Amino acid sequence: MNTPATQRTVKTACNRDCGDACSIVATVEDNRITKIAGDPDHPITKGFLCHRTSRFLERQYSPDRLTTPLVRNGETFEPASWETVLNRISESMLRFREESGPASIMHYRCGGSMGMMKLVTDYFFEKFGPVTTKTGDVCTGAGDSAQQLDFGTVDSHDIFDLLNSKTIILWGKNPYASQVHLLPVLRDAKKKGARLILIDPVHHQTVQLCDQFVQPRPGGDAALALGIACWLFENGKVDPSAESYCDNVDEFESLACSRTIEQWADVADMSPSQLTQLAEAYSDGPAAIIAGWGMQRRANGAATVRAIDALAAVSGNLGVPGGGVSYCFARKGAFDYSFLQGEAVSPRTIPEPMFGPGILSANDPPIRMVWVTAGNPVVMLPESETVKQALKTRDLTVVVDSFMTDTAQCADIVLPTTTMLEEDDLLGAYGHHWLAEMRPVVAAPKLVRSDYEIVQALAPLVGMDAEFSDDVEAWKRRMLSPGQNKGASLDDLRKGPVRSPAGPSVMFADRKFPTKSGRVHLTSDVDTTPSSVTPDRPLLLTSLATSAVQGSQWLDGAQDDHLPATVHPDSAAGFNSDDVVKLESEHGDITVRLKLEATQRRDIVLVPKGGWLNKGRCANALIKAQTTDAGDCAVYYDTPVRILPLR
Ligand SMILES: Nc1nc2c(c(=O)[nH]1)N[C@H]1C(S)=C(S)[C@@H](COP(=O)(O)OP(=O)(O)OC[C@H]3O[C@@H](n4cnc5c(=O)[nH]c(N)nc54)[C@H](O)[C@@H]3O)O[C@H]1N2
Ligand SMILES: Nc1nc2c(c(=O)[nH]1)N[C@H]1C(S)=C(S)[C@@H](COP(=O)(O)OP(=O)(O)OC[C@H]3O[C@@H](n4cnc5c(=O)[nH]c(N)nc54)[C@H](O)[C@@H]3O)O[C@H]1N2
Ligand SMILES: [Mo]
Repeated sequence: MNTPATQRTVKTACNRDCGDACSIVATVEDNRITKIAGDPDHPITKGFLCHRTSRFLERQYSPDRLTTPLVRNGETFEPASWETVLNRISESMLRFREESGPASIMHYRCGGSMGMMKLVTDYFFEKFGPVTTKTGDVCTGAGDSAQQLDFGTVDSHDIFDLLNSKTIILWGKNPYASQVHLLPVLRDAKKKGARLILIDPVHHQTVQLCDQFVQPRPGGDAALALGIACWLFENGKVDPSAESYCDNVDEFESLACSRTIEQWADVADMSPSQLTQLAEAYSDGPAAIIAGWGMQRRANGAATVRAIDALAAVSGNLGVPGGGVSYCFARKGAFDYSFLQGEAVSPRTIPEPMFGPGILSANDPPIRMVWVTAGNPVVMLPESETVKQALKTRDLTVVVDSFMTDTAQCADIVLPTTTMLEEDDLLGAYGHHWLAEMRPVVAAPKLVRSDYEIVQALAPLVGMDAEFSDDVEAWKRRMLSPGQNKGASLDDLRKGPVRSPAGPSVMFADRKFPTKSGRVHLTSDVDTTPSSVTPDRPLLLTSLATSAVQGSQWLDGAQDDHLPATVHPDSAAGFNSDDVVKLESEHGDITVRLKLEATQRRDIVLVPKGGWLNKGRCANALIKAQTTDAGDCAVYYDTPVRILPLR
C-alpha cells in the first residue's frame, strides 16, 4: 500500500466521562487528523469506538470551536489577548482573596475530562486558597458513600471475572448507550453459559441481550433487594459463614423479613412470582451484580445501594470469583495524587447538586468569583435557571471550554481550551482496570491552551511560579510513581496496554474489608419508599444517557428538533406520536416531541440527558436542586411532570 510521506499515526486515549476510557489510534495527514479508530491491541477497546467518539472529528474541526479568549461586552463577547484576560483574572483573584478571603472564590470542575492532570489544576486553586469547592458527586455520590460505609472502599471485580459468573444481574444499566465495551464481555459470559438478568424500570436495547427482564417501579430497588434477601433467608440460601465477615446479620435479617415477599414485590410493583424467580436465579451463583448509577440518583439512592450490598454479602457472593457487587472501578487507584488534599482543607464546600442555590445563598463571605472548567453546570446540574442566575450575578465568572455552552454564555471571560485529541494526560477508567496515556495527536490552534497551561500561565501572576513550573511529563512520572517496578510506570504505558497493579481480580478475596471492624457493615435501616408521582403530575421525568451524545456535547445539527419524549400510549391519552407538547414540572416547562412506546411503564417519561437550555431542550430546567440521602448526589429522576397541550 502507498502511504503518503506525511501520514503518521499517534496513539492516545479517550478522556470522556465514560467507563471505557478507550485507547485510540489516530491518523494524521499534513497536520490534520483524518481518522480515529479503536486500538486493536487493547483488551477492552478491541479495535472499535462508540458512536459518539467515533465521530469526534466533527467536534475537533467544528466551525463552532472557540479559538481565542473572549471577554463579555454587554450581551455579546469580544476577542481579547491572553495577556489581557490573565491580567484581569489574576488581579481579581488577588483582590477577592485580600478583601474577602479565599472562600469568596469557587473552583468548579465536572466530568469534561477524566484526565489526572485535571487534579493538578484543582491543586492550583487549593494552593492559591484553598478556595470554595464542591462536595459529593452528581454522578455516583450516593452509591460511593454507600459502598464506603458497607465495604470501606469502592472498587470492582476485574471486568473479565464476569466470565466466572453463572448469573449476572445488570441492576439498572444500559451498556448499549453508556458503556459499549462491556458488551463483548457480557456476550462472552453468555456464551460460557451465564444467565443475564436486567432490572430496569425503562425498557431499552439491553433487554434483547438478557434472558430475563424485570421492570420495577422507579426507586423500588431497595424493596426488591430486601425481598430477594427475605427469600434467601426463608429458603436457607444465606451463606452460613456470613456471620464471620459481616456485622449486623441478625438486624439485616429482621429488616429483610419485616415484610413478606408479596409485600416487598408490591412495593417494587412486581408480581411475587417475578421476585421469587429473581431470587432463585440470584441464589444460583456465583452471581455478579453490576450496579448501574441510575438508581442511586434518587432521594433514597444511598439506601438502595446499601440494600443491594447487603444482599450480595449475605448471599455469599462477596470475595468469590464470578460474584461481587461491582459499582465503580477505582480509576485513580494506580496514581499518587497525594499533593491534593481536597475537601479536607476547603474553607467552605457546596454540595454539587446545590451549586445554583448554594452560590446564591452563600455569605460570610459571599462568592464573588466562580471558575468553571470541564463542566457545563447550567445544562447538567439541577435548576438550570438558578445556576444561570448564580453565574451571571458574580463579580467575575470564568469558564474554560472549547465550545460556547449555556454555561460559557454566563461568563465574563471565556478561555478556549484543548480537545481530547490535543491533550497530554493520564487516564484510569471507572469501568475496568486498564490505564492509558494521552498524547497530543496534533497541536492545538495557536490561541488555545490546556487547563494546565492556563494555570501555569496564571501562577507567576499570583505569586505561585514554583509549584507549576514542572512540565506535564514530570507530573505524569510523579503520579505514576507507585507503578515503578510494578509494570505500570510511564515507560511501561508507552509500550502498550497496562493493567493497574492496584486493581483486584476478585474484590475482598480474603473476606477482609477495609472498614473499622474489618467486616462488612450490613445496613439495618433502609428507606424503601419508592419514587412517587402526584395526582396532578403522573409521570417521573427520566433523563438518561443516549448513544448519540456525551453529556451535553452534541454534534452539529443534532439538537435541531424538539427534545424527544417517550411515554406509554396510555400516559398520553389524546396525543399521538410526533405531537409537540409541553412537559411541565412544578419548576418549569419545556417543549418536547412525543414518542409513544407500549413497552414503557406508565409512570415514566423518557428524555435524553444533556439537552441545551438555549435550545429549549434542557431536562434540568424542570428538576429541583436536592441532595440524595447521603453522598451529595443529585436527585435527577424523582421529578413528577405532566404533559400539556402547547396552548
Ligand atoms: N453515550 C453516552 N455514554 C455515556 C454518557 C453519555 O452521556 N453518553 N455518560 C457517561 C456518564 S457521565 C455516566 S455516569 C455513565 C452513565 O451511567 P448510567 O447513568 O448508569 O447510565 P445507563 O447505563 O444508562 O444506566 C442507567 C440505567 O439506570 C436505570 N434506572 C434509572 N432509575 C432506576 C431505578 O430506580 N432502578 C433501576 N433498577 N434502574 C434505574 C435507567 O433506566 C438506565 O437504564 O455513562 C457514561 N457514558
Ligand atoms: N437531567 C440529568 N442531568 C444530568 C445527568 C442525568 O442523567 N440527567 N447525568 C449527570 C452525570 S452522570 C454527570 S457525570 C454530569 C456531567 O456533567 P458535565 O461534566 O458538566 O457534562 P459535559 O457535557 O460532559 O460537560 C463537560 C464540558 O466540558 C468541556 N470539556 C471537555 N474536555 C474539557 C477539558 O479538557 N477542559 C475543559 N475545561 N473543558 C472540557 C466540554 O466541551 C463540555 O462543555 O451530568 C449530570 N447531569
Ligand atoms: Mo456521570
